[in-house]
Amino acid sequence: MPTTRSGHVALAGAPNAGKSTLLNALTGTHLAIVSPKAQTTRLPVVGIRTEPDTQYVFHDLPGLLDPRYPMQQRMLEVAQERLRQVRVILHLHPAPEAPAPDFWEAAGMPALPGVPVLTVLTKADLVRGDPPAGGLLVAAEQGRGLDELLARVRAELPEAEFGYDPDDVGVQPLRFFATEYIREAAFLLLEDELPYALAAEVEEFREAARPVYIRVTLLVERESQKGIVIGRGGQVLKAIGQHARQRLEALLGQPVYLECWVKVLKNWRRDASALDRLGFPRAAGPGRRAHDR
Ligand SMILES: Nc1nc2c(ncn2[C@@H]2O[C@H](COP(=O)(O)OP(=O)(O)O)[C@@H](O)[C@H]2O)c(=O)[nH]1
Ligand SMILES: [Mg+2]
Repeated sequence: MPTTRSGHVALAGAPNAGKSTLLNALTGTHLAIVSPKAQTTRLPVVGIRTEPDTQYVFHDLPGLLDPRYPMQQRMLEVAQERLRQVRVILHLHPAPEAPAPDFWEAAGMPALPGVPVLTVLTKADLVRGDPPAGGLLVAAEQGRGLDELLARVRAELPEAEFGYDPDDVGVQPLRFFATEYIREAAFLLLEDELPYALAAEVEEFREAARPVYIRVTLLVERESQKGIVIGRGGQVLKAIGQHARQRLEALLGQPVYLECWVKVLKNWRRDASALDRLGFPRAAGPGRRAHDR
């Protein structure tokens, strides 16, 4: 038997560095939201790539930033916690803005000795002139540099059996992707700050039904936002639902019936119990607080 390698790999870096695009390119599946707007990934998205001799378990993390309100605080804590659990960290930084800053400072945490941090310079297609040094160059949208990156990561992974079925690409429940794709549509179709104020919650999910039946509530922070999300004659909400449904159907390989409603959950981004309910974990005890800066 040839030896196999496998392990967990973080995709980390500042908002908008291209983490989610890289996750999708490495897994060949649109798992994570991609948007020109920053801070779209709120909770880690896990994607698996299995080759005959290697299984990579990638964790696309929320962007590392100084938190300004409770939801961002929890996003940072989740990212920091996940960084403590992986074997390899990929520090993504846009190549046109090279060099990358110090990773641990950007992550707001003390360095974890023994965990390799590979700097990955993203969006290499945007570089004019000489390619910058100081990291592996990739252009995920063009699929460039991925083989070299994978070879570097593989060399850091321990010899181990595969932890997941080789056919698995995403491991999170379909409910998670339903809410992510709704949010992706919101980033696509709603202006300015509104997508940031939006969350989605699956109320009902019948996977055995044909078509698969999913009912989702879109939550906004204020009454005035509700009308905008619904749109005149319900047109905006309909477009959001359509986008998300198409993504879900592609992921599932099944027709989906997606029903969407809009409700107000007042100021949910600053409300601890709302954040609990929406699946943002609380910090797991002492020593795990965000590093004071
Ligand atoms: N030109 C170019 N743009 C990219 C590339 N990768 C990502 N982007 C763009 O950068 C923006 C942020 O990407 P995203 O993956 O959402 O970044 P994240 O916030 O780090 O997850 C999006 O508009 C992407 O289309 C790339 O390889 N080349
Ligand atoms: Mg992202």
